[in-house]
Amino acid sequence: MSFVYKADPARGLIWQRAFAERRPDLPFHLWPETGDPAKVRFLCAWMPPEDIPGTFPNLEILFSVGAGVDQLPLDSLPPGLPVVRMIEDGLTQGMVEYCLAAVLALHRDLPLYRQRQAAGLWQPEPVRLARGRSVGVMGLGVLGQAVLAALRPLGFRLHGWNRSPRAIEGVTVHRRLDDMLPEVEILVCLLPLTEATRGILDARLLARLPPGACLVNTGRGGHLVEADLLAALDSGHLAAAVLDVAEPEPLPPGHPFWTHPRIWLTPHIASMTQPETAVEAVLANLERHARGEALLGLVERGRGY
Ligand code: NDP
Ligand code: OXD
Repeated sequence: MSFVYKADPARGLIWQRAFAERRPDLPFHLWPETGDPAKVRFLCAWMPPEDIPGTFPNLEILFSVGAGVDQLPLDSLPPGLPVVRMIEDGLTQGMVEYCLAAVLALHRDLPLYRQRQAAGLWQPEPVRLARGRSVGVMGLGVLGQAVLAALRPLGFRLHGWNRSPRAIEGVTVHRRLDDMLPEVEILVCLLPLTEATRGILDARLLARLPPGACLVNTGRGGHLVEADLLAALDSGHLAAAVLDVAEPEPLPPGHPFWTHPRIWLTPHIASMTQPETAVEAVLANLERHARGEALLGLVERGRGY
């Protein structure tokens, strides 16, 4: 029985060391080295090999190295193969830090002052405090809930929207997205990319936000209709956007987002799976699997996440 890691090789070396320490009984292979393919029971990958049954005929679990699984060909994977997305403390902490930074930057008008600096303008606006500002999160899963929990002590008025009902202390959770949008000055998208959420950040949604609202997209580039964002910014309806994700990635040269004065762009670094904590999470799931218990983060293929 063995484990194969097929993702960023530099971080793979940290996985390899951690496995050697924590599970010396479980041989660990760094792709493209796999040992005897018939012995491979567990694969952790961003993108698995195309022909899984032909490559690893006895695979028992496919772990996604990331929280998102939209990169995986879910429909063409062997039907009975469990797919598990990444839930681990380091990844969550990274997202909390990024979203706090983005929300606070937008709340304190930093994109506006950056523009004024470039224009040589010393021009203050009244200072508003967090208790007078509302933030809404789309997608109240592991990451959305952690971001809300971190924003709460700052005093923001918090809103959330999710597919299934949620009760979160200090957060007004809306069943209908249309009910939340007019209440929200800073909107954070932390949805998975699925058939139901592709293109959800479109003209109709943006128009329902109050004038001067801002957007943070740390979900996936496919959530955003780029032309609709540009139109909303250029009409003045939206004040600014912080975008960590794009479609395609990297964003092509010459794309208007690169130079837009009210778009802050980062190269999909809002968070990253941290090898040390990820290994702990995967090992805990392997123990659950050995005991015949349900795996944490099991993907429901039919819904796409
Ligand atoms: P989870 O699966 O824990 O949470 C997703 C949440 O979205 C769930 O609560 C789910 O609702 C809700 N949801 C799904 N579909 C819909 C829908 N159609 N309408 C309303 N709500 C919906 O995922 P995570 O929180 O771990 O991660 C979220 C996403 O963040 C990832 O899929 C990935 O795209 C992105 N990400 C980005 C990173 C970056 O660096 N930019 C890093 C890591 C993740 P329900 O409770 O009903 O299931
Ligand atoms: C992820 C990501 O899904 O890094 O984990 O985007």
